[in-house]
Amino acid sequence: MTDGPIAAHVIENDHQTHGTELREDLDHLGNKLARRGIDLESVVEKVRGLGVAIPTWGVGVGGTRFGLFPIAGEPRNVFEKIDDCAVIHQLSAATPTLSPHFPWDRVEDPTELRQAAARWGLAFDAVNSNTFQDLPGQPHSYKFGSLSHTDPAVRRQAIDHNLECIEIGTALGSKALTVWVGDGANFPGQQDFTGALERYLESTRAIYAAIPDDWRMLVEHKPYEPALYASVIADWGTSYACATELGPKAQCLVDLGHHAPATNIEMIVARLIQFGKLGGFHFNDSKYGDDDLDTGSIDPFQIFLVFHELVNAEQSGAKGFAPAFMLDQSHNVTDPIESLINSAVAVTRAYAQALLVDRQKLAELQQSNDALLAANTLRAATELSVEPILREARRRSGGAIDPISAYRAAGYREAKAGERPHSLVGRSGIV
Ligand code: AFD
Ligand code: MN
Ligand code: MN
Repeated sequence: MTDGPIAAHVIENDHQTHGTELREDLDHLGNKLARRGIDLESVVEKVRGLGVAIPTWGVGVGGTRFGLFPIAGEPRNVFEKIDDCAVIHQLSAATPTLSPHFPWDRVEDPTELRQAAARWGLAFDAVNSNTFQDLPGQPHSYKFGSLSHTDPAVRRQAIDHNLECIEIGTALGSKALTVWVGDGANFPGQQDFTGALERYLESTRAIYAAIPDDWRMLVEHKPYEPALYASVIADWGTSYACATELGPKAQCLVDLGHHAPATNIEMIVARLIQFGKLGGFHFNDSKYGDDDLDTGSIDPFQIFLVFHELVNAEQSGAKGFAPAFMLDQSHNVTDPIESLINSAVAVTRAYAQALLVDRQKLAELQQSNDALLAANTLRAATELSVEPILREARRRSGGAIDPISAYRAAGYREAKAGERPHSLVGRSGIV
């Protein structure tokens, strides 16, 4: 049983309530998969091995530029955020790590953070630096950029912040630094494209030099916002070029919301894998832009297609392939804990479906240019419900078979509403 803030009897009840039905469903699915030559047991165990990091800022209610609607019982500081992350892992059994954001999560002694997480069996994934807003007491403003700023003093400040993040991350046991900058321009002519990227590269080289040998530096691109005409690291091409310039410890991070509409994201994933530069993901879903909606809530087929490429890489033993997975979402109308549980489950669902693809048959159909049957073969993996596999994986790891019902039955948020008065912090706004 995973340790966590939810009482053990809530999970025992869940197992008792749903256990018999789950065994029946598993038998049924096991037979169906056996007919396709797939061993259910090995899929369950693979799903159990998948972990996705929770962003500490994701457990607070997000909001949009138009407003923010706080809920009672939101976490008021990073320690309470860690407790909420522990609930997500305890029930989903799929989120054993946290991804912190500095300076939002800054505390005097980072070992306290490490201990608070370890108390619940949680560890730290990539640390995120923040040079996209001005923070109290900061000498130089990022209004006109950070790592690519025209003023060397601003660039130095942004570099130093990233160096500090590496230091904090080392104390936390993290092994990666994710760098996303909002640098760019709002008007044609405002910025010299080449000069800005040269300055960005010069700054990131200084950061890269401090990346420990067993770490990775993840470069995250985003086409627009906050810069609304041109972003310095706008697309995967620029991120790939920069990661290549920097060296083998630098890789690209793909946030599913950071692409122009209609972009073929799964093909970008395949390309980055092919050249050993896929470093990690920020999972979310979107309809129009960087909407940061719950993973799999709008287009579940999209995340399946991404995982199909990931399983291809896993099974072919692609070089340098060890992507970091994180959820990067903003929750405006739901309880963030529920959204993050659902989203973690959505990630495991996509993985389980991708494991069911008949890759040998697909390769033969591709070779013989049978477009229709190739498409049908790939899609077939999504036409069978993998829910029993996901439920069994959670049950075996001590999580809940029906995590949302268990969460509601536990009355966690209601209890926190009493314990956490005046909880108006922990927000990120629209990013
Ligand atoms: C941004 C990016 C990036 C950043 C986050 C901050 O997705 O991951 O750290 O939002 O909330 O849009
Ligand atoms: Mn992101
Ligand atoms: Mn984003």
